[in-house]
Amino acid sequence: MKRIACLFIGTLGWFTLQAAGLLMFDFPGPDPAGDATVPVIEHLAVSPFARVNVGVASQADLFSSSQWTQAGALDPTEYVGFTLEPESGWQLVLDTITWDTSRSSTGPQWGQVALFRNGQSLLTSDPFAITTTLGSQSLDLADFIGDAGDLLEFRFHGWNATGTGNLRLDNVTVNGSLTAIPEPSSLGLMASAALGWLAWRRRGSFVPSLRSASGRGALGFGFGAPALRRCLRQIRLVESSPGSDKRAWTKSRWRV
Ligand SMILES: [Ca+2]
Ligand SMILES: [Ca+2]
Repeated sequence: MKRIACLFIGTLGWFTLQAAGLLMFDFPGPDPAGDATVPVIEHLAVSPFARVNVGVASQADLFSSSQWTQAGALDPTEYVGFTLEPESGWQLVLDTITWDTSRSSTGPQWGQVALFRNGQSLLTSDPFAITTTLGSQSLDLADFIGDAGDLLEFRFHGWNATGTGNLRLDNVTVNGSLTAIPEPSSLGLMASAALGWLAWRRRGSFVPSLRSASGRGALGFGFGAPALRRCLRQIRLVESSPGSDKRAWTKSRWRV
């Protein structure tokens, strides 16, 4: 039975946080605090929702904005939105964004959402009709990646208003994951430690060990979060090894 040494599980693989609902703006309570409420996410800088070239419409529990263009096409200078920026050593993978939207009777009848990275457009949604009843929308973000220092920006546009009425947003949710990226120096240290571990094992020392998920016995450096999760799920404790009593933790043998 082939096995691999599985060292420092928490740091050897890329460590991933917040695999699903990463953050949500729900604009709780009356304004101005409601509009200004920002989700706090560790290792990710999140800006407040901002308005660009549209008006403020105060409404509890929603982010409402007025004075959208009445033209029959999107005006790229009018939008509301927010930015995300991963901290040093972290990477953001974007899965989807979902949001609820509606308008007042004279608000914009059409909307569109766009994603930018460092000012460059990555993708835009199809135009969607906005009605006076709150409805849900979503956009697949195609697993776009933001590295540390990248400014990822979401812009919500509205047009074809029939007056100065409002565009409302709520429950703006980004689904994705934040992943810690080991520094090259850390990888070197971990590689050295793993080689030392294998050398010790070949000399007959008794150590905790894991079999690879594939059973091929390959040393799993840098495996991604899914492989790490599979690895952890498959760990189970088996019976003690007779005579191994040098240290408490060496009394048990680990196998995958
Ligand atoms: Ca509000
Ligand atoms: Ca709300």
